[in-house]
Amino acid sequence: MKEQLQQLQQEALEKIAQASDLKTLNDVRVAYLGKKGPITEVLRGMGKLSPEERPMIGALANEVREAIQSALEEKQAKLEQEEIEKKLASEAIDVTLPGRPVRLGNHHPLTRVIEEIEDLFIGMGYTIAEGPEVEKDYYNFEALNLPKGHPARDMQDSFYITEEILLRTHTSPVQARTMEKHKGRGPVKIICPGKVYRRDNDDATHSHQFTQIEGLVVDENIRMSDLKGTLQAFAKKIFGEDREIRFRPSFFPFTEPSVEVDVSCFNCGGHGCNVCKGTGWIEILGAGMVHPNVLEMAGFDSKKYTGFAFGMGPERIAMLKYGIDDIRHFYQNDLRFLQQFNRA
Ligand code: FA5
Repeated sequence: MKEQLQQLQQEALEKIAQASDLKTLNDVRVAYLGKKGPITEVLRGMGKLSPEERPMIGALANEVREAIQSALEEKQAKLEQEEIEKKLASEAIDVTLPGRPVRLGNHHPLTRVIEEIEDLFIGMGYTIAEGPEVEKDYYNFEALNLPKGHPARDMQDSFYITEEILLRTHTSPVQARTMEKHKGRGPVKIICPGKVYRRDNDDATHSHQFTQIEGLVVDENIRMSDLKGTLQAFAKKIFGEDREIRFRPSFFPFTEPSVEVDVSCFNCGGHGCNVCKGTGWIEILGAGMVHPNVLEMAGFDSKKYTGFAFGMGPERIAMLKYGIDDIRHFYQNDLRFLQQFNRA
């Protein structure tokens, strides 16, 4: 029995030494120290021993058990440590590696100019109004004093969808819609940015789809001088003191009197070139005092209320601001063009 115990110890210690993972080690524990294990088996057979042999074998069995137990514990600690080290090695992060650059997007130059103009007018107490791009003939023309068959409709060659519905040719229908909502009560003070569509031939300064920003103020005692002061403040803020501005008498069916505002050409400084078609000026804005018929059609008493309105093309303004010589650059999404406007 003594040899049997010693044999068991040796066998167990060998298996413990060979175990390369925690599961195998646990199997060894169960096999040797479990209730059905060989040591328990040996102890069960002690009844057959003589009274002199019994304490000696009992003590030896305990020694064997303890030896196996402590070898198991030692090996378990070693395997656990190895596992932690393996995990740490596999999860190691090299904090000295260079980071991957984050590619930042940027505002499109047109968006930037639109936001700059919006900020300027919001600062003067205007709110932003929007309207549909697919518009009723009524709001695009009729409510703006342009009844069907009016020759001035030809000024804005239109994309019709049905006889009554078209792609809006300007942002002025938002004026008509906003005034209607006010139900004859002022003040109204809005700007309306948005896309517009015309059957214009694309060239350096014309596009069939472009952007406009409309402005409208309606209240008691609004005068032409208010319009002039507002447009002058706008021109100074956007173009600086250097650039020249010209007011020309003009005609729009929805304003009376009407004016057109030109800015001296950025490309030639006003001498005449292909960008300004030899005139030295680029038209940026149409404006005027809201026609009494337009006020009345929207439900305002034109004896009590007056107003001014203006409509500008932000593409032309962005071209002046950034010295862009062709409007088509805005729509082609050429990164070489767009990246020139990246902020530092
Ligand atoms: C109008 O559209 C009027 N609704 C503006 C207005 C509003 C006048 C309120 C009075 C009161 P006009 O057709 O001139 O006006 O266009 C206004 C601006 O849009 C022009 O000054 C120009 O800067 C821009 N624009 C016109 N056609 C084009 C085009 N094809 N491509 C790019 N910009 C254009």
